[in-house]
Amino acid sequence: MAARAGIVVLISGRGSNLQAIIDAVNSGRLPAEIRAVIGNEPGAPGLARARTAGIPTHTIDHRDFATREQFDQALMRSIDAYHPRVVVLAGFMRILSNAFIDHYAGRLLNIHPSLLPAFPGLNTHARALQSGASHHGASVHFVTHEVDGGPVIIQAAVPVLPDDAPETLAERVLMEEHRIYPKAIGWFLAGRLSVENGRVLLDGQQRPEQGLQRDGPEPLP
Ligand code: NHR
Ligand code: GAR
Repeated sequence: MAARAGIVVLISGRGSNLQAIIDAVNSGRLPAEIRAVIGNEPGAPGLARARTAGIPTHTIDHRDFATREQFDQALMRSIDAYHPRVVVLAGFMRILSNAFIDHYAGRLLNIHPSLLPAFPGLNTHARALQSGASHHGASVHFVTHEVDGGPVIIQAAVPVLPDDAPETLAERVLMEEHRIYPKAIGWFLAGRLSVENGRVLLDGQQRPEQGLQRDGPEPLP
């Protein structure tokens, strides 16, 4: 039997998106194998989640390196030992150098907590509230040199409610993140995604809900 497609997940913190991916693999919804979880923050709670799931973990602390490039080289060496088909950023908080991006070109995914191109970068929930936007959400995208600027694979929107604080809005967005990230990884591993003129196609088609209308909740079974 052929080996299942390998995933390496990079995290910095809580790891709830990692958990959603672990759960999708364990339930059979995502036919893949998480070969390793690598964190840059010692003691990140997500590393404990991985160990509980029996997944090898590594910590590569960026503070131990003189330059970003040296940190990224160490990260690449660690990742490549597992020969993953895809590398997944799940709440990974360090900007990656061009050498790293080029090394994993076309097989590096990120989930970002906004409806890109709105609010790239950090503190997205507070910025969305501040802007008065009626909706906010999350985007899964291919990672390119431009931070949070790569081709978008899937988005999910949630309403902004009148009494929202950044924390309550973040929680509503996070529920959607957990739904769309395993789905996008599955599409990628099934070979269903392509990129044409900076746009992502699923099964060779532009998705009708891409653009203004975003991916809504799953239909009821
Ligand atoms: N690297 C590249 N080249 N391109 C992208 O699209 C990337 C990336 C690295 C990470 C995730 C991204 C997000 O989803 C991501 C996308 C961290 C920062 C940041 O400013 C920005 C965007 C993202 C992740 N990090 C600070 C830095 O100096 C450190 C912040 C901290 O440690 O808390 O690297 O939001
Ligand atoms: C998620 O909301 C993710 O989209 C975001 O951080 C959270 C991580 O949660 N990512 C970024 O902000 C990347 N800069 P998790 O650790 O529980 O998955």
